[in-house]
Amino acid sequence: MKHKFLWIFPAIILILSGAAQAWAVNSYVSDIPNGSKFSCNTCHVNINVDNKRNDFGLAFKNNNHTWNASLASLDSDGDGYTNGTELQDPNGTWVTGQPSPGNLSLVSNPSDAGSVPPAQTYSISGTVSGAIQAGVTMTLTGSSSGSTTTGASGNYSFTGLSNGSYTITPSKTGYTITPTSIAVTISGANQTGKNFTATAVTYSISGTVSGAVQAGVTITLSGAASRTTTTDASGNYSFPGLSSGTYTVTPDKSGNTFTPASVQVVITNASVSGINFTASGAGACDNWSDVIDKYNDYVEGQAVWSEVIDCYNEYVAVHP
Ligand SMILES: [Ca+2]
Repeated sequence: MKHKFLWIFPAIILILSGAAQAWAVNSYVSDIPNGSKFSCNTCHVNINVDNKRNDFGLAFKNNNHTWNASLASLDSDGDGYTNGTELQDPNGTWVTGQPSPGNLSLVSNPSDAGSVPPAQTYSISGTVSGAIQAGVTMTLTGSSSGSTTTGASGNYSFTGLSNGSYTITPSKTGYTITPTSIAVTISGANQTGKNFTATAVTYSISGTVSGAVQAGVTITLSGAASRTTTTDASGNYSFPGLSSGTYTVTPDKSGNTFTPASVQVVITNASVSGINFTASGAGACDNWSDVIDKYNDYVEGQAVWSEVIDCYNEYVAVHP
């Protein structure tokens, strides 16, 4: 009976002693910024085994169990990050009772050299506006590389980037985008508003009419766009401002035939020149209306009187 009592008594003392230790430790957890994350292991090697303090625990005890700038500035575990940095209170300004500082997910253990703050990453974002928004290829080069395409509203972003120097370069076939690139430096913050403006690249179809007439020939464009223009004094014409596509160019001037009669032109991201025609008055004056047209040309200064006579003679030859 007596032996049994002697065995139980120290056991009760041990249990009470352990409980007393736990209470003491818990009271200090709330005196350390974000102390709840690693709880007692912030200060103790393994609270489940004994009450032995780790390097940070010793520093905390030596600082009179007080969190302040002095304790925050130490790197107790020697991992290169100060206690303040690891506990998200780099300057040690937090005091007991205040809300936890910083971001709990970034808290690392100031007593464990194997526990360091996660690498911070940032983003670069912006918008492409103007002639096109969606589907613009955005290329990232510099401290890291990648590419993405703009969304429906022209927005783009590169995420997960470390501090460093980057260049954003947009590209889209058929468009000129300004600026051609933007240099971006990330230094501890996201970079927004890296914006670009797109304008559509346009092309031209041009050529010359030679032969019986040069000036005043009506040139009709049809197909992907419809327009008309008139040849200048040298027979030159041009349709600027065209997108890629398939067009047909047709010359016309009364009293004349043209070779070829029309030309199909396909624009594929480049201007097309040399779409030329040859005018021939011969054989064109076989109707009375042709003779009238030629006379009108003379009145308008686009033909000389001998041409009117020639045209009339051709008509007579066909209708003797
Ligand atoms: Ca540290």
